[in-house]
Amino acid sequence: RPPAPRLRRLVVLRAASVSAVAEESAAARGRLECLSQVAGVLGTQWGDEGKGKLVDILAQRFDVVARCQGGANAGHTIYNSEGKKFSLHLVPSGILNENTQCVIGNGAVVHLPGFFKEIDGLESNGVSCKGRILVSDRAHLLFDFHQVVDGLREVELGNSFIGTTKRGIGPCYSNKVIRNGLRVSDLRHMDTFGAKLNTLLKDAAMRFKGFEYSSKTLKEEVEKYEKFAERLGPYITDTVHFMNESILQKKKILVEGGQATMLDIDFGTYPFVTSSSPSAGGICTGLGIAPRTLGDIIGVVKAYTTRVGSGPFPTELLGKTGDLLRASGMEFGTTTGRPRRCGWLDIVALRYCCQINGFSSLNLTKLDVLTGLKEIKLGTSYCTEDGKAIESFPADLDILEQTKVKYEALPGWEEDISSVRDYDDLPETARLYVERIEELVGIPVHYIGVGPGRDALIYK
Ligand code: 2SA
Ligand code: GDP
Ligand code: MG
Repeated sequence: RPPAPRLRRLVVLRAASVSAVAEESAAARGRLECLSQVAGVLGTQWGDEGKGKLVDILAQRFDVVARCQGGANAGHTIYNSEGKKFSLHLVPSGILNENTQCVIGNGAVVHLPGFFKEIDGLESNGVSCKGRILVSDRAHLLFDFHQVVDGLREVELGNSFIGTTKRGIGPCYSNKVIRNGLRVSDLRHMDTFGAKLNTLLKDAAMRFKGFEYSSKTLKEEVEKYEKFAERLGPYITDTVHFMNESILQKKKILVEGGQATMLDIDFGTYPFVTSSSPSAGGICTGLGIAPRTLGDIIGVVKAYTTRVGSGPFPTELLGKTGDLLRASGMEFGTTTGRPRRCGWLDIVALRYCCQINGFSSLNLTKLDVLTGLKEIKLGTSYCTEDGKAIESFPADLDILEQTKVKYEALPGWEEDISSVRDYDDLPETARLYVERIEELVGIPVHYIGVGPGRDALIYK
Protein backbone atom coordinates (compact mmCIF):
# COMPACT_ATOMS: atom_id res chain seq x y z
CA ARG A 1 0.00 0.00 0.00
CA PRO A 2 1.54 3.45 -0.93
CA PRO A 3 2.40 5.71 2.05
CA ALA A 4 0.02 8.54 2.99
CA PRO A 5 0.92 11.83 1.20
CA ARG A 6 2.73 13.44 4.20
CA LEU A 7 4.62 10.25 4.91
CA ARG A 8 5.43 9.92 1.22
CA ARG A 9 7.06 13.36 1.31
CA LEU A 10 9.14 12.28 4.31
CA VAL A 11 10.18 9.10 2.51
CA VAL A 12 11.26 11.15 -0.50
CA LEU A 13 13.14 13.59 1.73
CA ARG A 14 14.90 10.78 3.56
CA ALA A 15 15.81 9.10 0.27
CA ALA A 16 17.26 12.41 -0.96
CA SER A 17 19.36 12.92 2.16
CA VAL A 18 20.56 9.30 2.16
CA SER A 19 21.69 9.69 -1.43
CA ALA A 20 23.40 13.00 -0.54
CA VAL A 21 25.33 11.23 2.22
CA ALA A 22 26.13 8.33 -0.11
CA GLU A 23 27.33 10.80 -2.71
CA GLU A 24 29.46 12.67 -0.19
CA SER A 25 31.10 9.52 1.11
CA ALA A 26 31.62 8.34 -2.46
CA ALA A 27 33.58 11.54 -3.10
CA ALA A 28 35.56 10.91 0.08
CA ARG A 29 36.11 7.27 -0.82
CA GLY A 30 37.28 8.27 -4.27
CA ARG A 31 39.89 10.58 -2.85
CA LEU A 32 40.97 8.40 0.06
CA GLU A 33 41.15 5.04 -1.63
CA CYS A 34 43.41 6.11 -4.44
CA LEU A 35 46.13 7.53 -2.20
CA SER A 36 49.51 5.88 -2.82
CA GLN A 37 51.05 3.26 -0.53
CA VAL A 38 53.47 5.83 0.89
CA ALA A 39 52.03 9.33 1.15
CA GLY A 40 52.96 12.51 2.95
CA VAL A 41 51.20 15.53 4.45
CA LEU A 42 53.37 18.65 4.57
CA GLY A 43 52.93 22.26 5.60
CA THR A 44 53.31 24.77 2.79
CA GLN A 45 53.53 28.06 4.69
CA TRP A 46 54.94 28.89 8.15
CA GLY A 47 53.19 26.05 9.97
CA ASP A 48 49.79 25.56 11.62
CA GLU A 49 48.00 25.03 8.33
CA GLY A 50 45.96 22.21 9.87
CA LYS A 51 48.18 19.24 8.98
CA GLY A 52 47.16 17.34 12.11
CA LYS A 53 43.49 17.36 11.17
CA LEU A 54 44.15 15.90 7.70
CA VAL A 55 46.54 13.28 9.07
CA ASP A 56 43.94 12.23 11.64
CA ILE A 57 41.32 11.84 8.90
CA LEU A 58 43.61 10.01 6.47
CA ALA A 59 44.99 7.76 9.22
CA GLN A 60 41.83 5.65 8.93
CA ARG A 61 43.19 4.38 5.59
CA PHE A 62 46.81 3.92 6.66
CA ASP A 63 48.59 1.26 8.70
CA VAL A 64 51.46 3.48 9.80
CA VAL A 65 51.69 7.22 10.54
CA ALA A 66 55.25 8.50 10.93
CA ARG A 67 56.93 11.72 12.03
CA CYS A 68 60.24 12.33 10.27
CA GLN A 69 61.53 15.61 11.72
CA GLY A 70 61.14 18.19 14.47
CA GLY A 71 60.08 17.50 17.99
CA ALA A 72 57.67 18.86 20.56
CA ASN A 73 57.87 22.31 18.96
CA ALA A 74 55.06 21.03 16.74
CA GLY A 75 51.50 21.48 17.87
CA HIS A 76 48.76 19.64 16.07
CA THR A 77 45.20 20.21 17.28
CA ILE A 78 42.70 17.53 16.37
CA TYR A 79 39.17 16.64 17.40
CA ASN A 80 37.87 13.08 17.63
CA SER A 81 34.44 12.03 16.38
CA GLU A 82 32.85 13.09 19.69
CA GLY A 83 34.37 16.55 19.30
CA LYS A 84 36.94 16.03 22.06
CA LYS A 85 40.04 18.18 21.57
CA PHE A 86 43.57 16.76 21.55
CA SER A 87 46.80 18.76 21.22
CA LEU A 88 49.63 16.60 20.00
CA HIS A 89 53.29 17.59 19.97
CA LEU A 90 55.58 14.65 19.37
CA VAL A 91 53.10 11.81 19.12
CA PRO A 92 51.93 11.43 15.50
CA SER A 93 48.37 12.53 14.72
CA GLY A 94 47.48 8.95 13.73
CA ILE A 95 47.22 8.01 17.41
CA LEU A 96 43.45 8.58 17.66
CA ASN A 97 42.85 5.88 15.08
CA GLU A 98 43.31 2.73 17.13
CA ASN A 99 44.47 0.57 14.20
CA THR A 100 47.35 2.85 13.27
CA GLN A 101 50.92 2.17 14.28
CA CYS A 102 52.79 5.41 15.01
CA VAL A 103 56.47 5.94 14.34
CA ILE A 104 58.85 8.66 15.53
CA GLY A 105 61.63 8.48 12.99
CA ASN A 106 65.38 9.01 13.14
CA GLY A 107 65.05 12.61 11.94
CA ALA A 108 63.01 13.64 14.98
CA VAL A 109 64.32 14.84 18.34
CA VAL A 110 62.81 13.33 21.47
CA HIS A 111 62.35 15.04 24.81
CA LEU A 112 61.49 12.07 27.00
CA PRO A 113 59.86 13.95 29.93
CA GLY A 114 57.53 15.65 27.44
CA PHE A 115 56.95 12.43 25.49
CA PHE A 116 55.82 10.47 28.53
CA LYS A 117 53.69 13.39 29.70
CA GLU A 118 51.98 13.43 26.31
CA ILE A 119 51.40 9.68 26.44
CA ASP A 120 50.03 9.86 30.00
CA GLY A 121 47.68 12.65 28.89
CA LEU A 122 46.43 10.60 25.95
CA GLU A 123 45.98 7.46 28.06
CA SER A 124 44.04 9.36 30.71
CA ASN A 125 41.75 10.59 27.94
CA GLY A 126 41.03 7.06 26.79
CA VAL A 127 43.57 6.80 23.94
CA SER A 128 45.52 3.61 24.26
CA CYS A 129 49.18 4.10 23.30
CA LYS A 130 50.51 0.75 24.52
CA GLY A 131 52.48 -0.99 21.80
CA ARG A 132 51.37 1.59 19.24
CA ILE A 133 54.34 3.96 19.18
CA LEU A 134 57.78 3.06 17.91
CA VAL A 135 60.69 5.40 18.59
CA SER A 136 63.76 5.25 16.39
CA ASP A 137 66.96 4.17 18.07
CA ARG A 138 68.69 6.73 15.82
CA ALA A 139 66.56 9.69 16.96
CA HIS A 140 68.41 12.23 19.08
CA LEU A 141 67.58 12.84 22.73
CA LEU A 142 66.55 16.36 23.62
CA PHE A 143 67.36 17.20 27.24
CA ASP A 144 65.96 19.85 29.58
CA PHE A 145 69.29 21.66 29.24
CA HIS A 146 68.67 22.08 25.49
CA GLN A 147 65.51 24.00 26.38
CA VAL A 148 67.42 26.20 28.82
CA VAL A 149 70.06 26.90 26.16
CA ASP A 150 67.30 27.68 23.62
CA GLY A 151 66.01 30.37 25.98
CA LEU A 152 69.50 31.76 26.67
CA ARG A 153 70.28 32.00 22.95
CA GLU A 154 67.07 33.91 22.37
CA VAL A 155 67.97 36.40 25.13
CA GLU A 156 71.44 36.76 23.68
CA LEU A 157 69.97 37.62 20.26
CA GLY A 158 68.22 40.66 21.74
CA ASN A 159 65.98 42.34 19.16
CA SER A 160 66.97 39.79 16.52
CA PHE A 161 65.48 36.88 18.50
CA ILE A 162 64.05 34.08 16.35
CA GLY A 163 60.92 33.56 18.36
CA THR A 164 61.52 29.86 18.89
CA THR A 165 59.14 27.71 20.85
CA LYS A 166 61.93 27.33 23.45
CA ARG A 167 61.51 23.58 23.21
CA GLY A 168 65.27 23.09 22.74
CA ILE A 169 65.04 22.20 19.07
CA GLY A 170 67.96 24.26 17.71
CA PRO A 171 70.42 23.29 20.47
CA CYS A 172 69.56 19.59 20.13
CA TYR A 173 70.01 19.56 16.34
CA SER A 174 73.25 21.53 16.86
CA ASN A 175 74.62 18.68 18.96
CA LYS A 176 73.46 16.22 16.30
CA VAL A 177 75.30 18.11 13.59
CA ILE A 178 78.52 18.66 15.53
CA ARG A 179 78.31 14.95 16.34
CA ASN A 180 78.33 14.85 20.11
CA GLY A 181 74.59 14.40 20.68
CA LEU A 182 73.07 11.46 22.51
CA ARG A 183 70.73 9.18 20.64
CA VAL A 184 67.90 6.96 21.83
CA SER A 185 70.23 3.97 21.35
CA ASP A 186 72.53 5.49 24.02
CA LEU A 187 69.86 4.57 26.56
CA ARG A 188 71.05 0.98 26.08
CA HIS A 189 74.47 1.99 27.38
CA MET A 190 73.81 3.72 30.66
CA ASP A 191 77.43 3.04 31.72
CA THR A 192 78.71 5.70 29.28
CA PHE A 193 75.58 7.88 29.22
CA GLY A 194 76.66 10.12 32.14
CA ALA A 195 80.07 10.89 30.66
CA LYS A 196 78.57 11.84 27.29
CA LEU A 197 75.94 14.03 28.90
CA ASN A 198 78.62 15.63 31.07
CA THR A 199 80.47 16.77 27.92
CA LEU A 200 77.33 18.49 26.63
CA LEU A 201 76.58 20.18 29.94
CA LYS A 202 80.18 21.32 30.32
CA ASP A 203 80.12 22.83 26.81
CA ALA A 204 76.91 24.69 27.58
CA ALA A 205 78.30 25.99 30.88
CA MET A 206 81.41 27.28 29.12
CA ARG A 207 79.38 28.94 26.40
CA PHE A 208 76.61 30.60 28.45
CA LYS A 209 77.12 32.71 31.53
CA GLY A 210 73.68 32.00 32.91
CA PHE A 211 74.03 28.23 32.55
CA GLU A 212 74.94 26.52 35.75
CA TYR A 213 75.33 22.87 36.53
CA SER A 214 77.01 20.72 39.11
CA SER A 215 77.89 17.08 39.53
CA LYS A 216 74.66 16.82 41.56
CA THR A 217 72.61 18.05 38.59
CA LEU A 218 74.34 15.55 36.33
CA LYS A 219 73.78 12.69 38.78
CA GLU A 220 70.09 13.55 39.12
CA GLU A 221 69.69 13.77 35.34
CA VAL A 222 71.38 10.40 34.80
CA GLU A 223 69.16 8.79 37.46
CA LYS A 224 66.11 10.22 35.72
CA TYR A 225 67.28 8.80 32.40
CA GLU A 226 67.93 5.37 33.95
CA LYS A 227 64.22 5.26 34.72
CA PHE A 228 63.30 6.62 31.28
CA ALA A 229 65.55 4.00 29.66
CA GLU A 230 63.52 1.29 31.33
CA ARG A 231 60.18 2.84 30.42
CA LEU A 232 61.20 3.56 26.83
CA GLY A 233 62.61 0.05 26.29
CA PRO A 234 59.51 -1.39 24.58
CA TYR A 235 59.22 1.62 22.26
CA ILE A 236 62.82 1.59 20.99
CA THR A 237 62.95 0.20 17.48
CA ASP A 238 65.16 0.15 14.43
CA THR A 239 62.52 2.14 12.59
CA VAL A 240 64.53 2.20 9.35
CA HIS A 241 64.15 -1.58 9.22
CA PHE A 242 60.52 -1.35 10.35
CA MET A 243 59.60 1.23 7.70
CA ASN A 244 61.28 -0.67 4.87
CA GLU A 245 59.78 -4.00 5.96
CA SER A 246 56.36 -2.34 6.15
CA ILE A 247 56.81 -1.10 2.59
CA LEU A 248 57.73 -4.62 1.43
CA GLN A 249 54.67 -5.98 3.24
CA LYS A 250 52.56 -3.50 1.25
CA LYS A 251 51.45 -1.65 4.38
CA LYS A 252 50.15 1.87 3.83
CA ILE A 253 52.36 4.56 5.29
CA LEU A 254 51.48 8.18 5.91
CA VAL A 255 54.20 10.67 6.81
CA GLU A 256 53.18 13.63 8.94
CA GLY A 257 55.24 16.78 8.52
CA GLY A 258 55.72 19.19 11.41
CA GLN A 259 56.22 22.96 10.81
CA ALA A 260 56.44 23.77 7.08
CA THR A 261 58.63 24.50 4.07
CA MET A 262 58.94 28.24 4.81
CA LEU A 263 60.48 27.19 8.15
CA ASP A 264 62.82 24.66 6.51
CA ILE A 265 66.47 25.00 7.55
CA ASP A 266 67.48 25.19 3.85
CA PHE A 267 64.49 26.64 2.04
CA GLY A 268 62.85 28.79 4.68
CA THR A 269 63.41 32.41 5.63
CA TYR A 270 66.78 31.67 7.27
CA PRO A 271 67.70 32.28 10.07
CA PHE A 272 64.04 32.65 11.07
CA VAL A 273 63.43 28.95 10.57
CA THR A 274 63.39 25.75 12.56
CA SER A 275 66.40 23.41 12.62
CA SER A 276 65.05 20.51 10.58
CA SER A 277 63.78 19.76 7.07
CA PRO A 278 59.98 19.88 7.04
CA SER A 279 59.86 19.56 3.24
CA ALA A 280 59.72 16.45 1.04
CA GLY A 281 63.45 15.68 1.30
CA GLY A 282 63.06 15.37 5.08
CA ILE A 283 60.76 12.39 4.59
CA CYS A 284 63.59 10.28 3.17
CA THR A 285 66.36 11.48 5.47
CA GLY A 286 64.11 11.41 8.52
CA LEU A 287 62.80 7.90 8.04
CA GLY A 288 65.41 6.10 5.97
CA ILE A 289 63.09 5.31 3.08
CA ALA A 290 64.04 5.72 -0.56
CA PRO A 291 62.75 8.65 -2.68
CA ARG A 292 61.23 6.23 -5.21
CA THR A 293 58.91 4.79 -2.55
CA LEU A 294 57.14 8.14 -2.16
CA GLY A 295 53.84 8.64 -3.93
CA ASP A 296 51.29 11.31 -3.12
CA ILE A 297 52.51 14.32 -1.21
CA ILE A 298 49.66 16.54 -0.05
CA GLY A 299 50.48 20.17 0.66
CA VAL A 300 48.37 21.76 3.39
CA VAL A 301 47.63 25.43 2.72
CA LYS A 302 45.71 27.75 4.99
CA ALA A 303 43.29 29.93 2.99
CA TYR A 304 45.25 32.89 4.37
CA THR A 305 48.74 32.98 5.93
CA THR A 306 49.93 32.88 9.52
CA ARG A 307 53.33 32.95 11.10
CA VAL A 308 54.37 32.68 14.73
CA GLY A 309 57.77 34.00 15.75
CA SER A 310 59.97 36.61 14.06
CA GLY A 311 61.01 36.88 10.44
CA PRO A 312 59.79 38.27 7.13
CA PHE A 313 56.14 37.94 6.22
CA PRO A 314 55.48 39.86 2.98
CA THR A 315 51.67 39.59 3.01
CA GLU A 316 51.25 40.32 6.73
CA LEU A 317 48.19 42.38 7.72
CA LEU A 318 49.04 44.59 10.65
CA GLY A 319 45.67 46.30 11.00
CA LYS A 320 42.04 45.40 11.59
CA THR A 321 41.80 42.64 8.98
CA GLY A 322 44.76 40.81 10.51
CA ASP A 323 43.15 41.06 13.96
CA LEU A 324 39.90 39.79 12.53
CA LEU A 325 41.58 36.75 10.97
CA ARG A 326 43.37 36.01 14.27
CA ALA A 327 40.12 36.21 16.21
CA SER A 328 37.92 34.21 13.83
CA GLY A 329 40.66 31.69 12.99
CA MET A 330 41.60 31.38 16.70
CA GLU A 331 45.20 31.87 15.66
CA PHE A 332 47.14 31.14 18.82
CA GLY A 333 50.06 28.70 19.09
CA THR A 334 49.12 25.13 20.00
CA THR A 335 52.38 24.66 21.90
CA THR A 336 53.09 28.11 23.34
CA GLY A 337 49.76 29.94 23.07
CA ARG A 338 51.50 32.83 21.27
CA PRO A 339 49.28 34.96 19.01
CA ARG A 340 49.97 34.17 15.36
CA ARG A 341 50.68 36.95 12.88
CA CYS A 342 48.09 36.90 10.07
CA GLY A 343 48.05 37.98 6.43
CA TRP A 344 46.74 37.25 2.95
CA LEU A 345 47.61 34.08 1.09
CA ASP A 346 51.05 34.47 -0.46
CA ILE A 347 51.00 32.81 -3.87
CA VAL A 348 54.69 33.56 -4.55
CA ALA A 349 55.77 31.66 -1.43
CA LEU A 350 53.25 28.91 -2.18
CA ARG A 351 54.54 28.43 -5.74
CA TYR A 352 58.10 28.24 -4.41
CA CYS A 353 56.97 25.63 -1.90
CA CYS A 354 55.16 23.65 -4.62
CA GLN A 355 58.36 23.59 -6.72
CA ILE A 356 60.37 22.20 -3.82
CA ASN A 357 57.88 19.55 -2.79
CA GLY A 358 56.16 18.49 -6.01
CA PHE A 359 52.75 18.18 -4.37
CA SER A 360 50.23 15.86 -5.97
CA SER A 361 47.34 17.82 -4.46
CA LEU A 362 46.53 20.48 -1.91
CA ASN A 363 44.34 20.67 1.17
CA LEU A 364 43.04 24.21 1.46
CA THR A 365 42.13 24.72 5.12
CA LYS A 366 40.15 27.25 7.14
CA LEU A 367 38.19 28.53 4.17
CA ASP A 368 35.33 29.10 6.66
CA VAL A 369 37.43 31.72 8.46
CA LEU A 370 37.25 34.02 5.41
CA THR A 371 33.45 34.14 5.56
CA GLY A 372 32.13 37.68 5.95
CA LEU A 373 35.05 39.46 4.27
CA LYS A 374 33.86 41.73 1.47
CA GLU A 375 37.05 41.27 -0.45
CA ILE A 376 39.79 38.64 -0.21
CA LYS A 377 43.26 39.28 -1.55
CA LEU A 378 45.86 36.98 -3.03
CA GLY A 379 49.49 38.12 -3.09
CA THR A 380 50.32 37.12 -6.66
CA SER A 381 53.73 38.68 -7.35
CA TYR A 382 56.67 40.43 -5.71
CA CYS A 383 58.56 43.48 -6.93
CA THR A 384 61.29 45.77 -5.64
CA GLU A 385 60.50 49.22 -4.25
CA ASP A 386 61.14 50.72 -7.69
CA GLY A 387 58.74 48.28 -9.31
CA LYS A 388 61.18 45.71 -10.76
CA ALA A 389 59.69 42.22 -10.81
CA ILE A 390 61.21 39.63 -8.45
CA GLU A 391 61.07 36.32 -10.29
CA SER A 392 61.61 33.82 -7.49
CA PHE A 393 61.33 33.70 -3.72
CA PRO A 394 64.38 35.67 -2.47
CA ALA A 395 66.94 34.03 -0.20
CA ASP A 396 68.15 37.43 0.94
CA LEU A 397 66.21 38.74 3.91
CA ASP A 398 67.05 42.36 3.10
CA ILE A 399 65.38 41.97 -0.28
CA LEU A 400 62.47 40.10 1.26
CA GLU A 401 61.91 42.77 3.88
CA GLN A 402 61.71 45.49 1.24
CA THR A 403 59.62 43.44 -1.15
CA LYS A 404 56.37 44.97 -2.36
CA VAL A 405 53.54 42.54 -2.96
CA LYS A 406 51.10 42.91 -5.82
CA TYR A 407 47.63 41.73 -4.94
CA GLU A 408 44.65 40.42 -6.82
CA ALA A 409 41.32 41.12 -5.10
CA LEU A 410 38.50 38.60 -5.26
CA PRO A 411 34.95 39.00 -3.98
CA GLY A 412 34.12 37.42 -0.63
CA TRP A 413 30.95 35.65 0.57
CA GLU A 414 28.53 36.09 3.45
CA GLU A 415 27.10 32.60 3.78
CA ASP A 416 28.16 30.31 6.64
CA ILE A 417 29.99 27.49 4.86
CA SER A 418 30.89 25.41 7.91
CA SER A 419 28.25 22.78 7.23
CA VAL A 420 28.86 22.53 3.48
CA ARG A 421 30.14 19.08 2.52
CA ASP A 422 29.65 19.16 -1.24
CA TYR A 423 31.90 21.40 -3.32
CA ASP A 424 29.03 22.53 -5.54
CA ASP A 425 27.18 23.83 -2.47
CA LEU A 426 29.87 26.42 -1.72
CA PRO A 427 28.96 29.98 -2.68
CA GLU A 428 30.13 30.82 -6.18
CA THR A 429 32.69 33.34 -4.91
CA ALA A 430 34.21 30.75 -2.55
CA ARG A 431 34.58 28.35 -5.49
CA LEU A 432 36.12 31.15 -7.52
CA TYR A 433 38.70 31.68 -4.74
CA VAL A 434 39.59 27.97 -4.63
CA GLU A 435 39.83 27.69 -8.40
CA ARG A 436 41.94 30.84 -8.73
CA ILE A 437 44.46 29.36 -6.27
CA GLU A 438 44.55 26.12 -8.29
CA GLU A 439 45.09 28.13 -11.44
CA LEU A 440 47.88 30.25 -9.96
CA VAL A 441 49.86 27.36 -8.49
CA GLY A 442 48.95 24.67 -11.02
CA ILE A 443 48.09 22.01 -8.43
CA PRO A 444 44.57 20.71 -7.75
CA VAL A 445 42.87 21.28 -4.42
CA HIS A 446 41.40 17.91 -3.40
CA TYR A 447 40.40 18.73 0.17
CA ILE A 448 38.84 21.88 1.61
CA GLY A 449 38.59 22.52 5.36
CA VAL A 450 35.50 24.34 6.55
CA GLY A 451 35.85 23.82 10.29
CA PRO A 452 38.11 22.20 12.88
CA GLY A 453 36.03 19.00 13.26
CA ARG A 454 36.84 15.68 11.63
CA ASP A 455 33.79 15.85 9.42
CA ALA A 456 34.34 19.47 8.32
CA LEU A 457 36.08 18.56 5.09
CA ILE A 458 34.93 18.87 1.49
CA TYR A 459 36.34 16.32 -0.96
CA LYS A 460 36.65 18.06 -4.30
P1 2SA B 1 61.90 26.21 16.98
O1 2SA B 1 61.23 26.13 18.30
O2 2SA B 1 63.39 26.33 17.08
O3 2SA B 1 61.50 25.16 16.01
O4 2SA B 1 61.42 27.65 16.36
C1 2SA B 1 61.99 28.15 15.18
C2 2SA B 1 60.92 28.78 14.30
O5 2SA B 1 59.98 27.78 13.90
C3 2SA B 1 58.69 28.17 14.29
N1 2SA B 1 57.90 27.01 14.71
C4 2SA B 1 56.58 26.94 14.53
N2 2SA B 1 55.75 27.73 13.82
C5 2SA B 1 54.44 27.41 13.87
N3 2SA B 1 53.92 26.40 14.65
C6 2SA B 1 54.75 25.63 15.37
N4 2SA B 1 54.23 24.81 16.33
C7 2SA B 1 53.40 25.38 17.40
C8 2SA B 1 51.93 25.42 16.96
C9 2SA B 1 53.94 26.75 17.75
C10 2SA B 1 53.45 27.44 19.01
O6 2SA B 1 51.50 24.42 16.42
O7 2SA B 1 51.23 26.42 17.17
O8 2SA B 1 52.68 26.92 19.81
O9 2SA B 1 53.91 28.59 19.24
C11 2SA B 1 56.14 25.84 15.28
N5 2SA B 1 57.21 25.22 15.81
C12 2SA B 1 58.29 25.95 15.45
C13 2SA B 1 58.90 29.11 15.47
O10 2SA B 1 57.79 29.93 15.73
C14 2SA B 1 60.13 29.87 15.03
O11 2SA B 1 59.76 30.86 14.11
P1 GDP C 1 49.11 22.00 12.33
O1 GDP C 1 50.29 22.33 13.17
O2 GDP C 1 49.35 22.23 10.89
O3 GDP C 1 48.57 20.62 12.60
O4 GDP C 1 47.96 23.02 12.74
P2 GDP C 1 47.51 23.46 14.21
O5 GDP C 1 46.74 22.36 14.83
O6 GDP C 1 48.67 24.02 14.97
O7 GDP C 1 46.60 24.72 13.87
C1 GDP C 1 45.48 24.61 13.06
C2 GDP C 1 44.25 25.04 13.86
O8 GDP C 1 43.17 25.24 12.98
C3 GDP C 1 43.79 23.99 14.85
O9 GDP C 1 43.24 24.64 15.96
C4 GDP C 1 42.71 23.23 14.10
O10 GDP C 1 41.74 22.67 14.95
C5 GDP C 1 42.11 24.33 13.27
N1 GDP C 1 41.59 23.91 11.95
C6 GDP C 1 42.09 22.99 11.09
N2 GDP C 1 41.39 22.99 9.94
C7 GDP C 1 40.43 23.92 10.07
C8 GDP C 1 39.40 24.43 9.20
O11 GDP C 1 39.25 24.02 8.06
N3 GDP C 1 38.61 25.44 9.71
C9 GDP C 1 38.77 25.94 10.97
N4 GDP C 1 37.97 26.93 11.36
N5 GDP C 1 39.72 25.49 11.80
C10 GDP C 1 40.54 24.52 11.35
MG1 MG D 1 50.78 23.63 14.70
